[in-house]
Amino acid sequence: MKIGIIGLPMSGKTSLFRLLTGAESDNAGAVQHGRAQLRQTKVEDARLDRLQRDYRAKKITPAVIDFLDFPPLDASTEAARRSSAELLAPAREAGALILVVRAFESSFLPPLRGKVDPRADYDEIFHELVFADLAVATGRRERIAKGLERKHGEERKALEAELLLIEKVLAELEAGRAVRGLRLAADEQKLLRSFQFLSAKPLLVVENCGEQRSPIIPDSIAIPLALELELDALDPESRAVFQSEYRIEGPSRARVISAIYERAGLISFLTAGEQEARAWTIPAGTRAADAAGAIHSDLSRGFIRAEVISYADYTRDGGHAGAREKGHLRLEGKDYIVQDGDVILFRFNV
Ligand SMILES: Nc1nc2c(ncn2[C@@H]2O[C@H](COP(=O)(O)OP(=O)(O)O)[C@@H](O)[C@H]2O)c(=O)[nH]1
Ligand SMILES: [Mg+2]
Repeated sequence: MKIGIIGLPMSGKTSLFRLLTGAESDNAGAVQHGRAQLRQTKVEDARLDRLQRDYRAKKITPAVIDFLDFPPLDASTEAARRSSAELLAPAREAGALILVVRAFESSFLPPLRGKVDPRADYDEIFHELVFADLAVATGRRERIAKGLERKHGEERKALEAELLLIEKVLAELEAGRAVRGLRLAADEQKLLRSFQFLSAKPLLVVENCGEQRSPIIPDSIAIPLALELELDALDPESRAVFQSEYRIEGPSRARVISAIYERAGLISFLTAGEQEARAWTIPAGTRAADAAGAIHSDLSRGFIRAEVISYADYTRDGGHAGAREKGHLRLEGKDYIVQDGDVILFRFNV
């Protein structure tokens, strides 16, 4: 999955990108992705260490997340807004967005509007996303209208359904609200995904506070990014001293990643064998047969059953053999809804 990091100039986007990906400098190891920088990070998962030990697996293969660091957005003029909307194009492929807002004071970096105002920064970018989506939805409505002039039968029906959805989306956007909040039927949701509306994506707000404190914007995470980056660069001993002196909660990488998983409705299931102990990221609510398909389409096609132990049972019973003895190894069919931390062996036949 890709996560786009967006925000106003000098809010701390690149600082967060570096903290999350461990990049030493602005572009070390990052690749150009449109006009954004892309870098991959491993999702640390202590459960995999345990599985590797028990199964004597050769390696651990963690889940990975791609982070995209965007150039600054600007909403000062109409032309700037248009180019900001273009800059955001690669964000359309992202599975979720992180919006960084400045909440730190600094005499060296004068704030954009004369004072530090995370709420105003949030509102500005929020409207940027709504603006970009309005452009997409309006364009689509025009094309549908043209299509309706000459299409008949099933094709016409599909266009009419799409038009109905686009009208709902436009009403929401014109009222200044995110597409995310729309209550839609399952088939509408599926259609909606094809438009990749920015304001439909899960959004996590990170307040870049100068020092550790609680966030101002509800449901956001406050991180003293500059301090945490300094912390990251220290050796373990100095780190402990520095951390208590500045009362930094950090490291925030795990906190941010788990918040993204939660907002994007993602979970991980685990597999283990001699070759590797591995985490697989899937949407919550995924059926066992589809989860198997995340590994290989053969596993889904030839699905026989899933042998499942919850990670909690796994540790409580002292591993696979213990769980089996206690009757905690379950045989599940293809409609079983996979849970976070399920340790699974898929039986299949092709
Ligand atoms: N004083 C202070 N400076 C910070 C803090 N966070 C970031 N900066 C500085 O603000 C500038 C912009 O940060 P950067 O992460 O590059 O922001 P971007 O433009 O959003 O990518 C850099 O010079 C950072 O060192 C902070 O918490 N306190
Ligand atoms: Mg930057």
